[in-house]
Amino acid sequence: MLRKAEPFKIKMVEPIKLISREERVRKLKEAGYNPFALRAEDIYIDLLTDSGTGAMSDRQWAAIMMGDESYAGSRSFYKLEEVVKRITGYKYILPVHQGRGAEQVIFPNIIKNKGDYVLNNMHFDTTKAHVEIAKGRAINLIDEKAFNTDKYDDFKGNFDLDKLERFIEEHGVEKIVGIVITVTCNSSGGEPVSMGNIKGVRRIANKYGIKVFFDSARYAENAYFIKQREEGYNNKTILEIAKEMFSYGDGMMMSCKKDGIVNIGGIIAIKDDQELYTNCQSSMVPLEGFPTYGGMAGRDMEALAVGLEEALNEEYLEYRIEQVKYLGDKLMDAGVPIQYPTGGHAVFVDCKKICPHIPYYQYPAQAVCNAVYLAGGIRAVEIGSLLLGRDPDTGTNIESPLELMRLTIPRRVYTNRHMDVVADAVIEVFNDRDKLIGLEFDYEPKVLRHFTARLKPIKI
Ligand code: P61
Repeated sequence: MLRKAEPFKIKMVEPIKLISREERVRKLKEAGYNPFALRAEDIYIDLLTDSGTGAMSDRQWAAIMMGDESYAGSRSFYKLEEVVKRITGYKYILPVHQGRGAEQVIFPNIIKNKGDYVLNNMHFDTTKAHVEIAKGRAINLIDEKAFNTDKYDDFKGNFDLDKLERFIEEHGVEKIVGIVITVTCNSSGGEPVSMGNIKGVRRIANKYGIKVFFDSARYAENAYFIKQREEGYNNKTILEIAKEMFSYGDGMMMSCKKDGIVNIGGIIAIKDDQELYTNCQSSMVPLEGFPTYGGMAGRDMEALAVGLEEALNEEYLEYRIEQVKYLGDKLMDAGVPIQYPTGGHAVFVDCKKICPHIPYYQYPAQAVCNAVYLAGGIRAVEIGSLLLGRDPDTGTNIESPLELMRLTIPRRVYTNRHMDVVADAVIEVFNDRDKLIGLEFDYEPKVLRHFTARLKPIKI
């Protein structure tokens, strides 16, 4: 069968270079053994995140020229609003500067009392942070199968519906202000949530009268998985699947830096709750900006309106998901333990299995990330106990159920040849895994510590 290539050709290039190993050793030490502190120019292949790192199309760049920079009532806003309404079926649309902009507007408007609960399959770190800043409590209720990395399951982002209902019964419905469904579930591996599970959440929410929101940063990738894996969806378009999914929610937040394929931007969309909409509208003015730009330039809204359409294209999604799988397969063939099957935006390497000799409080996945930088100039990111931080009540280090190194693939940026180089470096580290050593803090920030922490290898 004829193989499929990337569904685009390259019109503009940005040079990258690999600095020497000695330089990488020095740069990593200067960065306090924290790849976040590395300069991008010292990185060969940057797999830190797929957020805002995608390549825009010629059509998006062309749309940028059409941006209407009017402070109020920008034409570009109405264009974006029309596209988002068409995808979600929701009535009220507010642009924000990025995902956490949406979070800082929404959560204080739904969390009424200290200690109110927000339930999620798995909160991403900024989402959890904003729930907690609003004095709420962020609870993860993902199905345990997500933690069994080597066992295949079609939908490792699913809620455990029994646990969800039990939690509501035990803690009282009056204390639960919302259920957030994160699609795909970033923290479990970019793993999808099935439509059946989404419907199940909706059923429970209806029974108790709780609102449902989507954290829809990667909703198009989730819709693609539903089309591929769930019965009854194979003949539907990605747009039809996305629309059905949103029909089970009351609102959505979106970091458009992912499936909007833009470098900056975000959205809040609310189905029909006028009170919530007007409350969000009022709070976004001092936080984000006037409701028809909300932290985005007119040109950014134009690029986003086009990017949202492009991300729903099935050929693009096929390429995207296949590239992630391509890297995952290479690693698995060499025996590297990964979250299996691969999800939508990254390969998650199971570092608990790679270095069982490093305890969680010495950050095994961070040790692997650092070694991969030294091996190939590749930047990955730790998703484990370093990211998870400390218990806000007791101050103790929380042990993450998974210690993962995320190799996050930007959209339309790297070719599979780049993926080959990444695989080589990771396999080299894997084959030498007994030499890896854990890390301790030189400096530990109080919140979101992984961004600016300084670490050092422990002395043995
Ligand atoms: C990421 F190292 N994700 O995965 P914003 N919801 C979800 C996200 O994945 C998400 C946001 C909300 C990032 C960026 C990132 O510690 C980190 O547009 C499911 O980034 O504000 C972001 O959207 C927030 C990387 C965020 C990090 C925090 O790479």
